[in-house]
Amino acid sequence: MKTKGFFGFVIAALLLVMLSASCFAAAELIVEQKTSLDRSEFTKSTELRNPGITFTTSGDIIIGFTTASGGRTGSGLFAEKLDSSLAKIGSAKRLVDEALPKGDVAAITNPRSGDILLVWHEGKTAQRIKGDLLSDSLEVKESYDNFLQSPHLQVEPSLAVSDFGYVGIAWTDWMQRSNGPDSYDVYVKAYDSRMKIIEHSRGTATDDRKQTKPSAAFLSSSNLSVVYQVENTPVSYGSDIIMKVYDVVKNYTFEDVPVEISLGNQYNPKAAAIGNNTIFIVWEDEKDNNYNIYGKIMAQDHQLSDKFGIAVTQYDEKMPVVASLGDYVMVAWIERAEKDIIKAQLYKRNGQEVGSTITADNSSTFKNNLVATAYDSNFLLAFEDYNNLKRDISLVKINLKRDKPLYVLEGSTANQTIAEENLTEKLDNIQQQKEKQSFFGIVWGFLKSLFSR
Ligand SMILES: [Ca+2]
Ligand SMILES: [Ca+2]
Repeated sequence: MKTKGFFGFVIAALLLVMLSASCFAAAELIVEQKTSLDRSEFTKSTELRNPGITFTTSGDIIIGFTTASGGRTGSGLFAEKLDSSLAKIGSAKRLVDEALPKGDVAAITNPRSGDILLVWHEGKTAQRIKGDLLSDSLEVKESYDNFLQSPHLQVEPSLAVSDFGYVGIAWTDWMQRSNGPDSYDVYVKAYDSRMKIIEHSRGTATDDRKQTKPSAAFLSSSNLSVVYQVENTPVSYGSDIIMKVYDVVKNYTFEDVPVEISLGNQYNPKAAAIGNNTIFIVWEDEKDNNYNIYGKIMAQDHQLSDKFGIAVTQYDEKMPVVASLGDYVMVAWIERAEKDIIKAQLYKRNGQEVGSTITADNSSTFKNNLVATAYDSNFLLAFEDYNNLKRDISLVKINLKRDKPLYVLEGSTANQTIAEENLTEKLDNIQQQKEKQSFFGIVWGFLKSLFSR
């Protein structure tokens, strides 16, 4: 009996060790599903391009994309709905059908209304950024023709949405063309949760240098950040990465944040909000004679962390994307080695690397136009996936296996699950929101706006 009891104790102790080991296991990324968009609605020679993706408030996926037939310029713009296992729901919805080139599709879901905003650029000589506001069943609720009211070339739209449902859009515009043929500039505009323009919220980066590739993210409910690349003239430090921050409610522009100003070319920045007024920034850097991916974190006071290497090998690493779940952040990129490989790395919100780099897609096709989004415990990547025979769009769903349990926060948008370390922040936001919506909040806001004029 004594021996039996002893063995029982040993087994119980072992179980305890195993249990605690699983409790303290590090978080990790697990590739769950891969698929290519269903081509049955299109001709064999139709090319699928320019993916823009977002999760709905119920965890389904909306993807916008363009089509081109057999290399001709004729193209359409479509939106499709997929469930969380990447299975198609219903048929592809044709939003635009004109013989004009289209590109730069971007999508966001407004957490307040549940509506999806899809934007793209359209046109041949005078390119415009246009948009559609869609319900989560892809009904068009409103269309924005000449969305941004500028008569000049507009490309590269980037969207961001805050907890309060404020929407920020940044884009590249040739408005100041009198400054020279290469004088592209970055513009921003902001809307409230009902898509009404917030007055006087149009910030710019409009000198005679070439500013392009904007990426927008909300630091807080009303502070919008836009990171972009600047090509210096004369060429001294090559291309650099700069960030601007706007308070879209108070119409205030903070001082520029020089994200990376160093020798050589820094390109293609992307930003993601990681809560607590903090932004995770990534870019590709050419200064080491090949392309590498680096990152920095910008904190509330606009202070930057030290630069950290994300993908630094002898191969060219390009087109970084970053998506945040608040507690964890995923950076993904295309490694152009003997073939194109999509890789991903997990980070904590403080920039600490978690685990090692994973391979998200290793198929032997060319890959381009990588985009990323995140929701709940999932990251999603979409990209153009092509060879000589076809040009598809493929999706990879990557699950985050957390080391800590999630909480369901009732009363929040769609009762979403939330990580422990984000609880306080989320509750504060909900409290602020309630105060804002109260009668006195409205009166107080009105009085404040009178005095600030
Ligand atoms: Ca530089
Ligand atoms: Ca490299």
